[in-house]
Amino acid sequence: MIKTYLIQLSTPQTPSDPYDLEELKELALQVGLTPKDTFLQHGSKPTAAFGIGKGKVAELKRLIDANAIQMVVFFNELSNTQMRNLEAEWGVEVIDRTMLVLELLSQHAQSNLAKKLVAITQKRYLLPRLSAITQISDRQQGGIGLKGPGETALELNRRVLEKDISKLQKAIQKEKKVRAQNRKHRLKKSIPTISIVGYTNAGKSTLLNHFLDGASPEKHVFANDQLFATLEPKSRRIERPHIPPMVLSDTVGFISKMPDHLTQSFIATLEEIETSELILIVLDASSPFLDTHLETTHAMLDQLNVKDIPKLYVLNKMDRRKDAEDFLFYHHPYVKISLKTQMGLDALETAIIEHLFASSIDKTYLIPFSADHVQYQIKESAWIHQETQTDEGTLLHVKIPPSMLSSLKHYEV
Ligand SMILES: Nc1nc2c(ncn2[C@@H]2O[C@H](COP(=O)(O)OP(=O)(O)OP(=O)(O)O)[C@@H](O)[C@H]2O)c(=O)[nH]1
Ligand SMILES: [Mg+2]
Repeated sequence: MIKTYLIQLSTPQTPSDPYDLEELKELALQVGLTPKDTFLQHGSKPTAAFGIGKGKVAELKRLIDANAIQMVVFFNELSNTQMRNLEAEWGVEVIDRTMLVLELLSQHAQSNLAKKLVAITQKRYLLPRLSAITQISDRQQGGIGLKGPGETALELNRRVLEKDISKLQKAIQKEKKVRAQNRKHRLKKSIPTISIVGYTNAGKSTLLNHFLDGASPEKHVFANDQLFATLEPKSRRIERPHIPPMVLSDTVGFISKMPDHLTQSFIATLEEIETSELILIVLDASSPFLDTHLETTHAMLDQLNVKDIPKLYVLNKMDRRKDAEDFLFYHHPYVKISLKTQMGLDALETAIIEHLFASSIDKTYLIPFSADHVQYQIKESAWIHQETQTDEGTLLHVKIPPSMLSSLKHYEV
């Protein structure tokens, strides 16, 4: 048990949100710390020496000693000097939220790509803070271990870090190329992709798994009640009756006030959203911080080139909302669902299909039995409303993309 204090400095420039410290607590718990108390400090601006004022530093020193606190986590990003000074004053390890997030990410990183992304972000973040960290690890010999990817002081040298970063960068570039290839391949085969995006823990991966119902279990993705369960986009081919196959893409969740270093690393994994036909914005409708979640998601999407892609809001976890019936949402279009009780899932599926075929046209075709390949062609791209066998062939009532119209004219009824 690592007894920890959480501190936030609120200034007119960076005002605090009631949510900030609560989420910080959640992050701390998940990393394995034991938050004992939170402190919200107001000031006109951070002081160069400590971030917070000298008086507060002294007051906290007494509390830290009296309660045998072992670590302090700052919501605000700390400079090298601030971190060093605070540690000297308090005699405990001091880290900031970015380091905490990075630690959590490194605990969760499973795949190669995710591991590399976390490693490079950690190293980039450490580089300007190097002198403080070397000093601390010299003094504490290991400390509690949140100060970086676990290198010894010897390895924590600038040249090594810089070399590591450039090596990682090359490896990430290589993986990105493979992803881009796969995407191109899909686009060429014109399989539409639907991206699932949203705040962390909203239920994105659970949604993807719902659409995989009936598929072999190894196709399912990891979903769990924790922040940053998913660290790498996962795409799955989905087969539904009456429509062509589509690809559903699960993505990394966002958090509010995402550290810049992280945004830069993870935005790279979100590029596939830019080539999707539809974006599902999944929200935890039961969260008291729904507005913050929504704002964060919009801000993240603003950094991608997705302005012209249609979006559908998916209000999940409706089972937990008391006002589920009258609850109105101010962005359109939206669907209310609960992946837990299965409420609204058929409506969601219909909404998705209607979106995908929004520009398609209702037609009826009679395909003679001798033209099997044409029937196959239609089923590869159309939404089949009705299919009847007649003496002359198969009668199909469909919604068909405009691009197919001319080649099928001959079979129109
Ligand atoms: N009560 C309730 N819980 C849900 C619902 N949908 C998902 N959950 C739970 O919410 C938790 C998070 O689900 P995930 O699918 O992992 O969420 P995510 O959006 O992929 O999260 P990250 O990958 O961490 O960004 C899991 O414990 C789910 O079981 C729902 O409709 N109601
Ligand atoms: Mg997930």
